[in-house]
Amino acid sequence: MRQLKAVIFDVDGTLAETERDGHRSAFNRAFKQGGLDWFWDVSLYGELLSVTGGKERMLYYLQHSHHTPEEKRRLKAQIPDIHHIKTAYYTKALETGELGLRPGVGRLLNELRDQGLKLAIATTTTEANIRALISSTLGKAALSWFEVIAAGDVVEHKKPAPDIFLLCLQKLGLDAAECVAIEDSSNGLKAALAAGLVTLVTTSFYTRQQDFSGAACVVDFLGDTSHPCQHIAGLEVDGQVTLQTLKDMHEQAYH
Ligand code: XBP
Ligand code: MG
Repeated sequence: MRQLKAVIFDVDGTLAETERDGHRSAFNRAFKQGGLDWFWDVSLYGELLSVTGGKERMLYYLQHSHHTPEEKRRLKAQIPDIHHIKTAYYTKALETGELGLRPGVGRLLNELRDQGLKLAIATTTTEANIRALISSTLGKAALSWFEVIAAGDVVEHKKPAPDIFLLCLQKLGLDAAECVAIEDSSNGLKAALAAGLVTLVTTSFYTRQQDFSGAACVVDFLGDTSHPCQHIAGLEVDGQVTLQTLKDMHEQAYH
């Protein structure tokens, strides 16, 4: 059996609850600054999350909007600029410490590092956003904990396509059978499974009701002694996801 050598983390919804009060708020601020009368409330944003990637999400919304064909053409050309403004608002908000890591994330990252596992990131979001999140929560030095950060537009097809995970594996120089993935959404799970990765899901604010068929284990978050996690499906977990949980998951898949 192949040994477990690396753990590949999603970012949004997995490392931190970034969507509702981070990305969504930044989009709305950017729309206002760009002179758009768009506002994505909490529930609408939940629906729009089925489209992964901020620019792709804006394009989808524009295509289904009340704007005239002429306005749609003009606004489509503005999407990259407005998204740029959104990224600036988002990273600024993180710098002020508005968002923390989910319970157990820091604990598990430290345990994996201590035990010699490689850490990597495979995400749809813009790389600047990850740098801002890691720096503001774990400190700038923690950026070097991640051997690979695969993010955003570096692949043609975003999740649920497997491309970002495949790129991450290629950069790690490892086979899918030597890694596990940690995700929070059905789109992320589909992407990881399509890349051949055994996957653990921590459900998040917007993904709680989604279908996680195929996940090796589903919990509400990674958990720690003061915030034990609840087991939802798959491999049993007693209060917190540890390296041993990931090893058991891996072994069960490849026994
Ligand atoms: C995250 C996303 C991202 C963020 C916005 O998905 O879909 O698009 O919402 O980030 P996942 P950008 O957690 O599955 O990777 O605006 O930088 O695209
Ligand atoms: Mg996610």
